[in-house]
Amino acid sequence: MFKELVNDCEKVQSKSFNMKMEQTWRWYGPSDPVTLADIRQAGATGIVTALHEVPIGEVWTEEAIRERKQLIETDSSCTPAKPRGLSWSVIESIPVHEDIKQGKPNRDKWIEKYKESIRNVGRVGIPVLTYNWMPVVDWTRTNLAMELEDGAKALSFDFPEFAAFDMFMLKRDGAEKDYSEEMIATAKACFESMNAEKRYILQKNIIAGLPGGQEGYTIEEFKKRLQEYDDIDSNKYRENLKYFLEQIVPVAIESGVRLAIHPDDPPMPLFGLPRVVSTEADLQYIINVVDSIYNGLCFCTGSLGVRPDNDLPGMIERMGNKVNFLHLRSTQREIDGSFHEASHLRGDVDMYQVILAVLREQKKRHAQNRRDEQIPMRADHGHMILDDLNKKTNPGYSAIGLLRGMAELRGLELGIEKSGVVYK
Ligand code: DNO
Repeated sequence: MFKELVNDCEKVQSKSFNMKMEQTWRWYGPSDPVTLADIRQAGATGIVTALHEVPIGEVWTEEAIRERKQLIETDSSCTPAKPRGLSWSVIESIPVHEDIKQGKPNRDKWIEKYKESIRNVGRVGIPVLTYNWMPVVDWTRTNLAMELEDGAKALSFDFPEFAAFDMFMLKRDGAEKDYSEEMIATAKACFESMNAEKRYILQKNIIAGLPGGQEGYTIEEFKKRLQEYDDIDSNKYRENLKYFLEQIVPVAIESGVRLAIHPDDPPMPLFGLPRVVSTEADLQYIINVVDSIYNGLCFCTGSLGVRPDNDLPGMIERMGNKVNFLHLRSTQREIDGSFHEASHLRGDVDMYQVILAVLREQKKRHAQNRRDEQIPMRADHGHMILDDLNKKTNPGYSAIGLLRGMAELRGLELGIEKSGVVYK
């Protein structure tokens, strides 16, 4: 199975399995307040980044990718230049043009460009490419600095605030149909309690675009974007994804680039838009469109974990061979559909069982002599803590909070590995 990924050269299988996940860190490029040197000190060896400056849909040229790779991997400030000890392991993301998602008549033109980008990524030798299939908005939160008991700040999604925005600020036609009577009343009270500044911040958080996401919109632009989906239900939207995958996976295979689709965040329909990457059944559908390890998943425990019906360790057991990238974080759910981002080892995600399942998957890959036996992971979305609170940071990506998350995760991983439970 998947002979494409079996090592070409004879590899002597080591008797003992000692395989850690590859520790990576998302870097937003040269303007990120967290530097490559900081990331190195945090202990990561892999960089996850994108050419954020390329407009959505346009080709990533081989030259631009190569140049960024050189910047990441080589410190040219000294003579002779020396390796930084980092490699560009994952692209996150090459966003998919809306015309492709909507299945517009000109989608093939954009798909050709996407294919060209994949080929260029392959030529430069970056092994994993993340993308998502969320319509109009990428990840969505209502509050970027929810204060926790201990004074740390976290990202959160408050359902009544979201519903208040949808029904009373955006005034989306028919929005009320998507909420219960009780939620409509709560959202109304919530809307009435907000002053103009609070409303402005809420709007900005929801539609002005979070880092690494799609473009930001004004209310008017946003409404127009939503209308484009009036005739696209989830079946149609899923078919459009299938069409896209059938076109690009063969190119990914040829180019040696493993695709990793990121789940919907949060994993439920928003603004009446279709969402088709939220559940185990959704992911199973996707990986079966073209059965290849190159058509894989970015397994984001924080996104998927918002749904209590997503059994994360079980999903890794069942679909682990298609997991090309891991986002590890946890969320804490509330009864009304709200959630906030918990610290990495608390909240609703059972991180012990998740990492155990990942290490078991890596052990399997090792036995199969797969070249991608070490799965890249990154600690996703830290809290703002300590000095983070006094700095301008990318929401969810402040250095100290992420470092705390990563340190906890690698400690847990080491403990699991040393306990021997992976072999049982
Ligand atoms: C947020 C991220 C997302 C993710 C994209 C992948 O922190 O997880 O923006 O990068 O959805 O395409």
